[in-house]
Amino acid sequence: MNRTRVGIIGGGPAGLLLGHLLDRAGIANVVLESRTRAYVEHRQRAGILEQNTVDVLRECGAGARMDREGLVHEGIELRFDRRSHRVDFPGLTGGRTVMVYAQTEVVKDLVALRAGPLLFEAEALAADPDAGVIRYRHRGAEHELACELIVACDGFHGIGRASMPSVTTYQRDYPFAWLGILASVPPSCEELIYAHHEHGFALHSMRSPSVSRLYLQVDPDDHLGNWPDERIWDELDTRFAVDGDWRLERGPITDRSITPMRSFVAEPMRSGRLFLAGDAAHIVPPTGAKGLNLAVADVTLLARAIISGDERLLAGYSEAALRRVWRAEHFSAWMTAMFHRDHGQDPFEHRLQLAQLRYTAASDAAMTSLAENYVGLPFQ
Ligand code: RFL
Ligand code: PHB
Repeated sequence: MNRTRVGIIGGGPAGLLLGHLLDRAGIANVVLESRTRAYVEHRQRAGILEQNTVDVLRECGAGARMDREGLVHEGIELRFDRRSHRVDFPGLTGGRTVMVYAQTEVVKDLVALRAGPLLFEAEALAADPDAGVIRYRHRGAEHELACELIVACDGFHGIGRASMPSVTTYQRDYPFAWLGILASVPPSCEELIYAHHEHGFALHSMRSPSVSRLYLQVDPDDHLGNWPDERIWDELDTRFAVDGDWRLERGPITDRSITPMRSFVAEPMRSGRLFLAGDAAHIVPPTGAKGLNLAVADVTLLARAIISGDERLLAGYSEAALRRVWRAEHFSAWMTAMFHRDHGQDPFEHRLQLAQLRYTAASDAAMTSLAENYVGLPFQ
C-alpha cells in the first residue's frame, strides 16, 4: 500500500466520515490515525448533532444506532435572573431539531463501518502539497503514501496546516476555560440548560437517560486539583439556582477535564493537492456546539467535490466552506460573550449581557436567530 487516490490524515469524525463517503462512491482512500482505536473511541468531546449532521449520517448509512439511541431535542433552556426561558426549535425554525448523541459514538459507528484501509498508530510526519506525498511512521518504520489528493483532518495540533506554504490565521483567545464532568446520574432536566450567573457560565448537558454531562466556566490557569467533587456540585448548584422547585441531582463523577477556549480560522483551506477539514482549519468555543458539526459540513462539501470530479467544485471548496465557518464563528463568539463572566469585566459589560439575554428571551426575532443558528443553517 503506497499509492491511493485520497490520503486522509486523522481518524477523528472528519477523517472517518470523509473516508466513509469516499468508500461508498468507490474512491480509494487511506486513513492514517496517530492514536490507538481505543483512544479515539473514548475521547470525551461533543454531544450535540445539528439537523444537517443527522441528515448526512443517515443518508450515508451511518445513522442506525444514532436513530435508536440518540435523543431528539426540540429546545434548550436559557437560565438567568433565577428564571428559565425555553427556546422552541421546531416552532422557530420550521420543524428543525438537534440530536444528543456523543461524538464517541459517532466515531465508534464510523470505525465499525470502515471498508477501506484505516491505520491506527500511524503518525503523519509531513505532507507535500505539490507532490501529493504523505510521509508517516507506522510500527517503528517510515513509509511514503503517494496520493492524488491529501486531506488533513488532523485536528488543531496536526501537521496538515503547518505543511501549507501560505496561510493566514485569525485567532481569539478567551480569559476562561470549561471544566467538564461526566457523572453517573440521570440528567436533572429534559433539555440542555445554558446558565448565566455572576460566578460565570454553567451548562447542563447529557449523554443518555442515565449519564449527565456538565460544564463550569473556570479560569484558564485553574487545575483539577482545585476542584474536589463537593466543590464542583456546590458550584453547579449555585449557578443553576432558579426560583421554583428545581433540583440538581448529584452522582459519581467518572471523567473530568479542563479545556481552554479559542476561536481560530485558517485561510484558505486548500493549497495545491492538500485540503484542510474540521478542527485542522478552524476552532470554535464550545458554547454554540458547532465544532463537530462544522467538521461534518466541511467533509460533506469536500466529498461532493471529489466524487463529482469537477475541478470547479474543488476550486470552490475553500470559499464555500469558509462562508459557513465564519457564520459559526460569529454565532459561537456571540453565545460565548453573552454567557461568560470575564472577571476583569466592568459592571457595564455585565449589564449589557443581561440586557441581551432578556431581549433574546422576550423577542421572537432574537429567539429565532439563536434557534436557527443552533440547529444549523441548511446546506445551500
Ligand atoms: P479531531 O477530533 O481533533 O480529530 C483529529 C484526529 O487527527 C489525529 N491526528 C493525527 N493522525 C495522524 N497523524 C498526525 N500527525 C495526526 N495529528 C493528529 C488525532 O489523533 C485525531 O484523532 O478533529 P475533527 O475530526 O476535525 O473533529 C472536530 C471535533 O472533534 C471538534 O470540533 C468537537 O469535538 C468540538 N466540540 C463540540 N462540537 C460540537 O459540534 N458540539 C459540541 O457539543 C461540542 N462540544 C467540543 C465540545 C470540543 C470539546 N473539547 C474537548 C475540545 C466540548 C468539548 C469539551
Ligand atoms: C456536550 O454535551 O458536551 C455539549 C453540549 C452543548 C455544548 C457544548 C457541549 O454547547
